[in-house]
Amino acid sequence: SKRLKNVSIARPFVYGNTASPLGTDRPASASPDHSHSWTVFVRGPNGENLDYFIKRVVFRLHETYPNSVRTIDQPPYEVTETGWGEFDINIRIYFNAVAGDKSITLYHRLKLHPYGEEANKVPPPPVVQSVIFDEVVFNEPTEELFNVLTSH
Ligand code: SLL
Repeated sequence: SKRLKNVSIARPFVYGNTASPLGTDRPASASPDHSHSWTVFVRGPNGENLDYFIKRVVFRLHETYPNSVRTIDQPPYEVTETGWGEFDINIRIYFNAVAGDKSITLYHRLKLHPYGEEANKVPPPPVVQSVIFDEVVFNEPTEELFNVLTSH
């Protein structure tokens, strides 16, 4: 459909991870050297469903993980795992056909340990997180995309 000239429309989202030290109730899947449970995610800033413009999110984990490329085709767009180390996660967000089947790539450094001020707190926080607020900007959207985005 027709493109809307001089129009930009943005949609906010957040991405990042939470992590907690493994206690005595370890998942059976956690090998003995794993120290933390973590979840990496893409979601609405207030937990809104983003599937009206997101088709798929692909999380590329460190190669030490089995099936290190994790493809998530419906919300929640997240991966929960256990492990011992911090590493860069490549996050690719694919948009729906109405948004032109485009994709964007983000990088997130998995955070397991408190840093800085946080690290000096006794006891350490039960959950650490590293979360980025971002937005995707659609320039000169089609009328159809504009209508989809503004009706949510
Ligand atoms: C580091 N460069 O040395 C990083 C590598 C690797 C993280 C971190 C275990 C995965 C598994 C895991 O936590 N890998 O056992 O499946 O810190």
